[in-house]
Amino acid sequence: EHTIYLKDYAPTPYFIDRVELEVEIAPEKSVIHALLHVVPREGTEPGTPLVLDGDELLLNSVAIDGAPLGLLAYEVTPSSLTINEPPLRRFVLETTVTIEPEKNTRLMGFYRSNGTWCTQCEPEGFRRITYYLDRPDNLATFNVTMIADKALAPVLLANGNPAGSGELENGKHFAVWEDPHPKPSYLFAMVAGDLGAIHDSFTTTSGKEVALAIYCEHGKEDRCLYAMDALKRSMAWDERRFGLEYDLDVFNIVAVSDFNFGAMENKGLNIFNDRLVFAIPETATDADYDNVERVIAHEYFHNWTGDRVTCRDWFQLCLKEGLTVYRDQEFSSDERSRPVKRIEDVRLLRSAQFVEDGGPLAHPPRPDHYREINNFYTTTVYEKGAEVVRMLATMLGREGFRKGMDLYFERHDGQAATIEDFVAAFADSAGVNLDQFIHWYLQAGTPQVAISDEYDAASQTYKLKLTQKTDPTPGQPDKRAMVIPVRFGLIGPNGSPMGWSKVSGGKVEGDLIIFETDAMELTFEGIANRPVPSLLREFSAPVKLTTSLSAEDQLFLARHDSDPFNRWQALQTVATGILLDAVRAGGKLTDASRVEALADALRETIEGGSGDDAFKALTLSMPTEDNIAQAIGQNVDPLAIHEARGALRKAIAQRLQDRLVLTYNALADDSPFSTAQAATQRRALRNACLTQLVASGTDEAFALAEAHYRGATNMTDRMAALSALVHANAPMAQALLGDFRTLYTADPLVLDKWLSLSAQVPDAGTLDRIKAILADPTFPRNNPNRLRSLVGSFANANPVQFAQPDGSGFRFVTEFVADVDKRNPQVAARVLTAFRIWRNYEPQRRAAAESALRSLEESGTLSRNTADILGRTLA
Ligand code: HT7
Ligand code: ZN
Repeated sequence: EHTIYLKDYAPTPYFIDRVELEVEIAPEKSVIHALLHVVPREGTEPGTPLVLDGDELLLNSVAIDGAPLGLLAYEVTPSSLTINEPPLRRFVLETTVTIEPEKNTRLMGFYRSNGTWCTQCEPEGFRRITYYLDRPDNLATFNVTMIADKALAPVLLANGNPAGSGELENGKHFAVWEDPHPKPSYLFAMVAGDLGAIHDSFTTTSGKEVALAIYCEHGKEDRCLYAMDALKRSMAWDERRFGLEYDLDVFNIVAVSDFNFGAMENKGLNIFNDRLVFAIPETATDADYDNVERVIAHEYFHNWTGDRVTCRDWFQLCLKEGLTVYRDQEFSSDERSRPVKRIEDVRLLRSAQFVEDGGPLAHPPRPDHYREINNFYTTTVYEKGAEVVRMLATMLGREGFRKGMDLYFERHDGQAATIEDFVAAFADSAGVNLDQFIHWYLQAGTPQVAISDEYDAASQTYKLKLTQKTDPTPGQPDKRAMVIPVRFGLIGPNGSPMGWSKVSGGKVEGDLIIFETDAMELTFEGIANRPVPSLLREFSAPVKLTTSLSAEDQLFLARHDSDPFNRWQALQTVATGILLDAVRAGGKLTDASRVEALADALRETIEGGSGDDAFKALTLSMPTEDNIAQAIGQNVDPLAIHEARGALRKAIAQRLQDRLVLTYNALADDSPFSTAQAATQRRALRNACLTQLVASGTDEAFALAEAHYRGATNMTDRMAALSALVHANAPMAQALLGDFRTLYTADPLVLDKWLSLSAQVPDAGTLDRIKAILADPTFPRNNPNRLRSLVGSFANANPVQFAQPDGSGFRFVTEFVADVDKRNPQVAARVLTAFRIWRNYEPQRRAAAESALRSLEESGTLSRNTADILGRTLA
């Protein structure tokens, strides 16, 4: 089927610079009347047709400059409207179409969620509202008049600033919105409905007062207060850190309950999945609060990186997404604990992006072809894209990076730009050559870096030998060397940093090695004792690092490294080594003394002073089953991994029991709930101790967790206890899940927590329980959050049950995908990506997965989204 290539990019022969829409919203059918101000581009030949995109539109009329077009003057297909011979001068194309938002189950374009009409246009949804040049390089100003029944939709919102409103006949009313900033159609938005709101304001550095509002379902207004606080902090941060101010009179956010993604950065009117807006202690965990803050910031930051400077074409998606993720990561790091944020981000990168990059769906942050752009909103574009920006910032320093950003905005404000434009701004502002660096955007796969060392006491020299290699990925058999910034330090025997008199053999700038060849050997002179190297501090590049360090050296780093990331990493590395041996031994621990040494180091970390409570909590969480599977690579047996991990956690819990109980008790806190850093970190460590204790599998630990669950006064504590018991498959887990279900029947977002946990029970009965939930006629079959919580969690977070050797888990998921695909292809395609690891399983599971995938292939017509993922997964 049709593939789109970056090399084929060409500007359109005509462009649209002004759009006037009149939208009559009514149940069943809405009518869109559009005036498009069209201009032929210089050089366009007479008679060149104007081709507009359209999808599921019913065309009622078409005219040019007020004169209706005869039937032969235009052509309509299911995906386009072509004006055969438009005038070769500026003209106004007028169309009227009818659409049916109530029937729009794809949640792309104009649809109805819970009674509220709303839009989602990125990437290609605007063509489902009206005929248009629906591509990001066409920038136009928009004026929108919305008309609706006042009782059904008292709130009428669109992009930009309010420009009039009033009453009409028959109980109707209207509102006019004018957006002065030229924008591509994917940033268009409209909302109409009966909504509650909270209001606030923000004064920018230059004194402009901005009216802020968050709209939501009536009765949930109090749940939006934290999001509002996060919004104001985001606005202030972007001014402080990047000198970027907001540029409209109003900024509106709307929370809706049916949404395919997290949120959307429409100019001046961000639309959110309500799970990323609502946060009160009774229903949201601390992790939920963090996510609300992060995504509110992310969408707000898009106002400059995405809206003011947008993408020329969808291949450049990471221009706005990678950069904006980097910006939201920095915001969270500045607002909270930087090391903890870095560890969390790297954990996500490894468990999602590295897996994608090592499998059939691997692609560069800037792909050069696609069949379905919706399938490229990936962790590679987002998270690896952010890592690439982070490496630029690492190499240029904070000031150098800021200069590059300033130049980028100076050059491209109001434009649709490319990755090359972005990188050129940094090369030019810093006067450096980034020709090799840009390959991070163009090459897929995770570089494997190996570093070994050698100390020579006689000459007091120390050598570091580095090699890099990237495995082939689909369509890219041969890889080139990347520019890898390796932040490092040498640590002397007493634990303090060591300097050197001279270094030769490669580029070393301060504490940064710039490793840009296949191999390199650095020689440090003036080294009086054998140092232990701390490598890739702060995880300064998205690579897989292996070193020649012994477990002893790693434990030394865990105690002495000044870099918190590497202290955490050292403990993870030791744990991974133990786990790999245990998997090889069929799930049993083989080296008791190494386990004891690890447990003792963990004890010191928890007892010792360095690192906050959230950092300590992170050190207690062992590598995930997915992490271990990745380290094994081929012939993976998820059950052996599950058992090995369980055995290690149990051994650690037994050895640390006294310490865990002491810390758990010492951190009890009966002061009122607070989102202040100290309070959330305290909960994190206390709950990590509890989770670790539950891993011991003793009745006392189970009873302690049950009491913790029952006595909890907030969702963080309640979920922590329940989740620990569920994952340990404790005897009372099912009863407590039932209790949780009845406690929160009325709250859909808490129902999601129940669905997700129920799907993660590591027990053979889980699949039947999930089937029963899905078969319940009251289950909301079309809501993406519910579906992802149940089936997404099963496929991605229950590795043993998903990968049952008899194939039952695989078949359940592929049958689900075939069914959902008929209504919402985006949700179906995303769930299907859980199979990206299928070739890594041992032979029996591999065959079972392939057979499920083949049946899906034969099951009938699949959407382009699902067919694309399936085709690449099986290729
Ligand atoms: N830029 C937004 C992407 C998005 C999206 C993509 C596909 C389908 C639905 C969608 N909703 C939002 C989200 C962001 O990165 O901010
Ligand atoms: Zn984004």
